[in-house]
Amino acid sequence: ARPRFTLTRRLAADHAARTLRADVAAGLTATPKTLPPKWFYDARGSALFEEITRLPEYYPTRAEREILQARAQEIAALTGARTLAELGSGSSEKTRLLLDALGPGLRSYAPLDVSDSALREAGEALIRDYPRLDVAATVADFESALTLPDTPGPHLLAFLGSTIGNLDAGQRAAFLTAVRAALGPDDALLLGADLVKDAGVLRRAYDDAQGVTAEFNKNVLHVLNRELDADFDPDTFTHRAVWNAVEERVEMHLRSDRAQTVKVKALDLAVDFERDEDLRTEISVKFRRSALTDELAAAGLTVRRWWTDPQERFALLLAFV
Ligand code: AVJ
Repeated sequence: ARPRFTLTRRLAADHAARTLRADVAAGLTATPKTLPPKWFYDARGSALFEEITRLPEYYPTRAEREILQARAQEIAALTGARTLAELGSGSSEKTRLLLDALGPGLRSYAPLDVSDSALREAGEALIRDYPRLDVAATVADFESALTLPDTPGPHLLAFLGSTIGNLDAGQRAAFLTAVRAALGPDDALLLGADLVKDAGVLRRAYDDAQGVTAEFNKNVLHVLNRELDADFDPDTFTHRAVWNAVEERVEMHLRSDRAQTVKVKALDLAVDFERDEDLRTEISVKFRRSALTDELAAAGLTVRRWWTDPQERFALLLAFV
């Protein structure tokens, strides 16, 4: 029988290694020091993120699932999608609500994620549970591989979980422009966006009592140690979640508890940290309806539906060209 699950690396095998090296060389020599969040997600990081989504403090996953549960039928009716493409699909757990609602008209599911392990696990489970669905997975990051698969339309492009919050304003504009260029006249974008809310609620969502988010944050140091032969001692860094009220975003930082020099051998780089110096590992932008609608409009996308959970913590929007 024809294989129903395929996994493609869109980019050359050494692309990930090269971009990791370039990102780390640039980020650790910048002021302030930064690292892009996509490097959290090795197998352990992906598993820790799944654990985060079940924490009592981390409301976004549950809030978005509530909206999807309430609206999946409406989304199916409004889009009539025959192909569902998903950027940053992770475990594809919430995707099942869409797959169920789209029903037998849906021919193929095209998840794209940086995590090979997450795509494999999700893809294998999905072909077991959806015997008539083709799953064509791509290992890539959503910024460098934004094309729709060459499968029957209309296409529904889902970008859930407020992963768009990892992008700053300039990156969002470029990303939304690329989305606009990828969509045909009958295609649609389904976007999940976390909303501005009480600072304490936000901070606790990124600094949970069990310390899972702290482990997740420090996991990027383990990734650098393994992939780039670095010698970070994760025990000498403290996880911090900061609400940046000016930019309206949560930032995750790793603060060096002491002055120290870290070697990144594969880059022949020595990185000096002052005591209490922060390394910023993630931004998680929180959105407001009018500003986000304007950002989409500036990229040529019209918001047709805007749904929130009853507590208005999270929004799901459907946009067309
Ligand atoms: C997967 C980027 C949406 O920003 O909330 C969770 C990642 N970081 N806890 C987010 C994350 C810390 C998450 N996104």
